[in-house]
Amino acid sequence: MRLYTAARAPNPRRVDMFLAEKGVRDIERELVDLNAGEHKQDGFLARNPLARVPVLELDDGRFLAESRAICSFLESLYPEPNLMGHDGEERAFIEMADRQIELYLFAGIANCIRHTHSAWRRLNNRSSRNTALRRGGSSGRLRAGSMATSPHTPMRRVSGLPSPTSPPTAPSNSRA
Ligand SMILES: N[C@@H](CCC(=O)N[C@@H](CS)C(=O)NCC(=O)O)C(=O)O
Repeated sequence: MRLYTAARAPNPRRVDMFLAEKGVRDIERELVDLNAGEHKQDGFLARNPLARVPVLELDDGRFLAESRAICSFLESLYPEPNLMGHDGEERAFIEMADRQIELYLFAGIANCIRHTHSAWRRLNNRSSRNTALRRGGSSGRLRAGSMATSPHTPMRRVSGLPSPTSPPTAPSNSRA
């Protein structure tokens, strides 16, 4: 396995902290220089078309992105000490805390820094990630496992559901 990571970046740090708690020290690491835009070059985009670290390269050659997913995978390889819950109930409460912190705290701080700090202006303006998404990833095509939607993924109607643009219909027991 090889972990693509970056110095000082908070998401890779989540994985580093997880590994430290587990006492796992023998995973090979490759530093990606975000300031130099290495994550937006074809070599890295082939590993994660979303141009984000961390990414874990598995022994079978697949690439696993998303810090939470990487931690779940590592938990399955190194179950002790248990960090993700012993049973379904414990796992659910840990996942709740994880999502609340990520969605309602961390994402806000990250977006604030990304859109106000001058160092990010240069990185945000680099278009190679969008280019990669438009052409379906530098390795060819985005796979279902690599992302759910992107600005370039058209939304598809699910048959049987009302169109989002049609006016709401009154419930059948309503007198209106
Ligand atoms: N949801 C992803 C977020 C990954 C992420 O945003 N990583 C940052 C570093 S902390 C990154 O690669 N940023 C590069 C960029 O946005 O251009 C995860 O949990 O791994």
